[in-house]
Amino acid sequence: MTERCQGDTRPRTGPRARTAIVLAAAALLAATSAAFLPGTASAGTTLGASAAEKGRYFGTAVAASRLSDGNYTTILNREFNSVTPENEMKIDATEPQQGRFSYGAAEQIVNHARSRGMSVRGHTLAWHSQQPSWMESMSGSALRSAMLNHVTQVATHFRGQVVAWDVVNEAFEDGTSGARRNSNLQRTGNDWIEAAFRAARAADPNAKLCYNDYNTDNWTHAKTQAVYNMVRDFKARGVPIDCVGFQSHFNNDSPYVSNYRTTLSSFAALGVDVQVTELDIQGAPAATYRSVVEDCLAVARCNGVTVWGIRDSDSWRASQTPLLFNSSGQKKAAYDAVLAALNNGTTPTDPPTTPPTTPPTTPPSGSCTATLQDSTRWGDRFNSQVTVSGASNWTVVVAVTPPQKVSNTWNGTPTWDSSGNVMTMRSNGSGTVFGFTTMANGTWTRPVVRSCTAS
Ligand code: 9MR
Repeated sequence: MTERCQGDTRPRTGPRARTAIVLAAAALLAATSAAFLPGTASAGTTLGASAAEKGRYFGTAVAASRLSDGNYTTILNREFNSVTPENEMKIDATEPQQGRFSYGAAEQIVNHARSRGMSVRGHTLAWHSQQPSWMESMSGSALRSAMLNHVTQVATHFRGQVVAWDVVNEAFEDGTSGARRNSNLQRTGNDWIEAAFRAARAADPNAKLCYNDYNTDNWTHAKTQAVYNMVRDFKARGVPIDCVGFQSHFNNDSPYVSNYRTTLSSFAALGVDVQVTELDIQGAPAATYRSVVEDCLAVARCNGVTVWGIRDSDSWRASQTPLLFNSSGQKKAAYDAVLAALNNGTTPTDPPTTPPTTPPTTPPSGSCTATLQDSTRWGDRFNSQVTVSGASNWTVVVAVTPPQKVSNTWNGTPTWDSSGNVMTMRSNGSGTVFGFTTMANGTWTRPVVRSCTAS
């Protein structure tokens, strides 16, 4: 079934001016040089923290216009550790007139997310849809240049703030042809996709670069196979692609299928990460939501799941009530199923990595004792768990070794020194165990507990 973006009559979100809140958030970001500011959600009880314990993220699409809705932001801040701007980074939003860029609404979301420890998926740099009118009417080499300039400018602007970009979105035809979609971008030449990826890599070498599409979930479909063949070709020829996004808008015409896991694992076997990028399911059946999450957790290179909105009323398909929260913001059965899947999820089997190079540490003195233990390890990161005894209200200082970075924490409230390498974790009430994920960045030294203080 074909997505009908054109048929969606809800107003698009336009660029907005920065607010005082944004400036405050930016100042907070500037004051801490940490690449990540981990959130404070509790593992086992929220989607983001439970996903983090499995080395994944759980994200949502966010509309800047809804950030003033307290019910919306309460759920966003409590449950999610990744966001994707729903419309604010699209071409019509960021370059409404040629050469005049507009980032206000996108920055509002980026600052909201990053100041709360959530990562940002960028969506999207090159797409046949939601082009500004000046681009819609272009063709040939002029369009190719304009598209590449757009990719370069936007990816450069958000360099270091966006962990993954949907560089190209929805470039393949539906149906059985397996052909590229006939768009103005496609008519500039079949190499437009790889040209976009190369421009994005040059602009932001550290962002993961994804191809993103819908109706690519069923492994047997021609469109899925066509995207697979493109990714395989890109990997063979050294085109810089790191990940593939599966939108996964499931409904009665385009249902979830049991070979979804095969699709995810087959793409991952090409040497790319896979991500579920826009999940919604007509009627929000709990069992189907659970299956999608279990499928992601079963594939080591499936980094995370993003749902396309928070409450049913936030959805582009609101009448299908496809999301995890009802329009009042209450958790639906599908929410419980997703949380259970995240908490029961198996640990993926990644290639073994070098073990930490220092023994476990317990600080010799202090008014309480904090003992750090290794837990799950992946190819690029590892989790640690710290158990505190001797105090119920405690403050524990932990240091990681540069260039390591802590990317997520749970069951405590962290603050950071100016280097971003020393974390001061304070208890959330009476819990005695907290945890965190460390991005190794090539260094596998075990983090060190420096002190434990009763407070
Ligand atoms: O959710 C988005 C909606 O608000 C817009 O009106 C629509 C128009 O393009 O785009 C929606 O998001 C789409 C996403 O960017 C790409 N995949 C399909 C999504 C649903 O249409």
